[in-house]
Amino acid sequence: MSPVQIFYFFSGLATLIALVFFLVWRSTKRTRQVDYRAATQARKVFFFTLTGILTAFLGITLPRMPYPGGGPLPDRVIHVVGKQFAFAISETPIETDKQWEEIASFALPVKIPAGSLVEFRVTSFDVNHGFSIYAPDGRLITQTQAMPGYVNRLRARLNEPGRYTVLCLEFCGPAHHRMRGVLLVE
Ligand SMILES: [Cu+2]
Repeated sequence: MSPVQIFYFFSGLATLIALVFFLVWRSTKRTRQVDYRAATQARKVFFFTLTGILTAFLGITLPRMPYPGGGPLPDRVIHVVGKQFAFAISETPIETDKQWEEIASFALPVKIPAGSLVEFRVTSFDVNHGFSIYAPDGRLITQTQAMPGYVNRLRARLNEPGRYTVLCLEFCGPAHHRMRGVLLVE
């Protein structure tokens, strides 16, 4: 639906709701005998009809929710740990400060085949950092938070070969601007 159609649809709906309110308000002006048996019956019909409609709508819409219910397996898993003031990026899990130190200081940039589906498992060993990936031409491709105690999974396909830059997008301390990393897509 276009925005104009959506506008008309909701305007129509609002008018309908206003009309119902008006009719109910007007009906309270009249005194009348109420048939309780019929009213109970009507209420039951109303209840079951509404439940039926809602169940049908849930059945149609729930399976289309945009949450991954599995999906394809990633071609590559890359572990990322932020710590003041560098990133350790590795294909092997980074569990200790010593491992982090070695990878952050000495490891060669991780190489990724162009077009493969990569899952970055991103966390932090101290404070909140940001993990962002910039394409060789400087475009921001994707980003997530690196949080202590949580592993955020970020999936991305880096299609163009080249040198991608990783930057911290969360101000994490005095040398925040020095937090950068490299991914080589070949
Ligand atoms: Cu930072």
